[in-house]
Amino acid sequence: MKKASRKVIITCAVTGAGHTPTMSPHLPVTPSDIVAQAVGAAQAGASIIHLHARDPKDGRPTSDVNVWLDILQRIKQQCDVVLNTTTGGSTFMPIEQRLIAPLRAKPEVASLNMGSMNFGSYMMADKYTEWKFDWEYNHLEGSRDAVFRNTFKDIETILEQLGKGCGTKFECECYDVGHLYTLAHFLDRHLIEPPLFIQMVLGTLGGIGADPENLVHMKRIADKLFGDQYQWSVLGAGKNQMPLATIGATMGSHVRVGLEDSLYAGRGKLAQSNAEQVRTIRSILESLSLEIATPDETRSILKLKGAAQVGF
Ligand code: KMH
Ligand code: ZN
Repeated sequence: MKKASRKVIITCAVTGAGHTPTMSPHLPVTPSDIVAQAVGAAQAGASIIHLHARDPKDGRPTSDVNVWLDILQRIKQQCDVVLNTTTGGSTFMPIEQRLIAPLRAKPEVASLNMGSMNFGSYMMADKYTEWKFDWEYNHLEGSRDAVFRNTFKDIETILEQLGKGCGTKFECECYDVGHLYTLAHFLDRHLIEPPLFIQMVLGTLGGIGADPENLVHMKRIADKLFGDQYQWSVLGAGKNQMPLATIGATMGSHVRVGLEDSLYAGRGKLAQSNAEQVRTIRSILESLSLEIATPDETRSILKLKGAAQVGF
């Protein structure tokens, strides 16, 4: 029997909070840069844009709601992509601060980190001797002794206020196998509804390593816990970005790329834009005879509330 064709959702995470401006001149920092690169990524084939906001003056991660709304509104005016606001913010932001913009924006999708963990980026600090801005070194070095806090209570708060309260669907970021069980716990408690959208995150320092066997194991456990109640996507950090996305896609996953997760487009070569990474994964997917989901197909696959229901 012929198998029904499936569409692959490309998420592009355009800037994040981990990389800093010194690391790449192509990392979008100002609202205009973030908007332009988000629109470029959408035109290249991304149907979800995962967003963080940065202070226009110096590129520091910000929770400023005016900056957020400016970015969201301008992208929405220019293209019909699904907008996903981070609730992870930056490791150094308390949960209340991380939630200000998402609760105002009521987006179709928001990130949800499924556990507290170490999140090391301090090793990147040694690569540079001169910095564009004075906050950058301490931001990276500070990750040596910081905890990326996502307690059960934090997760409950996000699920209740943003999920139940605003109809937002979550990109459930799972950095290890235990996070899948935490997600199953919240599913059992009906605090989150299927279809789940699980982002398997491999290769961060503090999370599960980017070994294909880890991905196979996480998929096996997700099948056992969630059956047909979930969609899944793969994010490989740094040099693992394209290889793991390719492995995931051949196993049936959606994929995530973007400068938040890797600044590169091949060994030692900085990506010139987010769109470049989207074009690369798109061409790999199309070579594998996989079809790319449009924003509306993504809304239907993930059962999103729709762009007319957001708060921006
Ligand atoms: N950069 C990812 C590995 C969030 O925004 O909530 C982590 C992330 C967290 O995307
Ligand atoms: Zn993020």
